[in-house]
Amino acid sequence: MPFQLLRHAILALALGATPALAADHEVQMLNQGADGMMVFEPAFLAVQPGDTVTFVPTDVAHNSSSVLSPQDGATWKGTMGQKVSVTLEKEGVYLYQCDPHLALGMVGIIQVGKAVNLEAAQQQAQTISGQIAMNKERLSQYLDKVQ
Ligand SMILES: [Cu+2]
Repeated sequence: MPFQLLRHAILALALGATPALAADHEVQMLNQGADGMMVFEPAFLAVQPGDTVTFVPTDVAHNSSSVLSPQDGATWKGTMGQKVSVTLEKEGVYLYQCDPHLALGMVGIIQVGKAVNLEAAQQQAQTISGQIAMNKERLSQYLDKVQ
């Protein structure tokens, strides 16, 4: 390989993920999942900056709506029963909920790269857990998976 090309290749590697390498992830919105009723699956997801997450309404009457994002991170508010995709460029912890089923503990967490805003996420989780009547333990279980 000519030196110039090699240099480009090394530079491309050093710059990290290019759009071609970004991954797509899917989270299902379910009436019944492995963790019980009214649940995201997987409800905890660790991804890399630049990855895209698509929320799929496997059952109707769910949405995905962001609750907390890191500073300058993406926010989203999916329409009921519709697929919604979000590309997450900023590192940190993202909390989201299903608007009609928050009280049933239908919440989820995405960790993008490093958990730079973990403390803020823990505080926000405490705040919204006051609105959760059932499956309250899910939120803290998901938060425990953040590394
Ligand atoms: Cu729901």
